[in-house]
Amino acid sequence: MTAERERTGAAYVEIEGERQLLLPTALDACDGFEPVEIATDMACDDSGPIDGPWTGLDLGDLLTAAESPPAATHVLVTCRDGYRVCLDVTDALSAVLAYRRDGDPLDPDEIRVVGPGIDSGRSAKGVVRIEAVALDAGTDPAELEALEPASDPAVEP
Ligand SMILES: Nc1nc2c(c(=O)[nH]1)N[C@H]1C(S)=C(S)[C@@H](COP(=O)(O)O)O[C@H]1N2
Ligand SMILES: [Mo]
Repeated sequence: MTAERERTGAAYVEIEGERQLLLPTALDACDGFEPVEIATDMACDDSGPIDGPWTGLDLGDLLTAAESPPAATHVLVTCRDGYRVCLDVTDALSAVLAYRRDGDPLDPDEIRVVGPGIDSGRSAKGVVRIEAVALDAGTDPAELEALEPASDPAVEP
């Protein structure tokens, strides 16, 4: 499993920018970032409530540290299974990259983006890459999303 995770890049979370960050999925060990605790109010129509509370790293802090484009309008989050969400930058900046749920560590496939503006279906799990983008007015952010997991879990995101 470890070898597979390394091959697929899932042992790290990449935060893209002028100074790309490569965070080990043992996010507790990320020096220089203060853990943040948040509660959420998420529920899925199919599977019911998704409760925290969550402990994570402030996504705005991570994007700033990575020197991501200041004019970004959206933040693309890509997952190990090929799932991809496109968040409004305002929602992304108030979100956290969660590595604990109710105090318990999440494994790399469960590290997820949670925040007050993020609905259950966009709470991306198994995050491998986060990239701020500047979309022009003619681009529909939903077109950049992949809200079905890829059939081949080893696919490169
Ligand atoms: N990578 C990935 N993230 C995902 C999904 C997925 O299929 N793949 N499903 C989404 C949906 S539709 C829901 S409701 C929640 C489910 O979260 P849970 O497994 O904690 O209940 O995860 C979201 N994040
Ligand atoms: Mo869902």
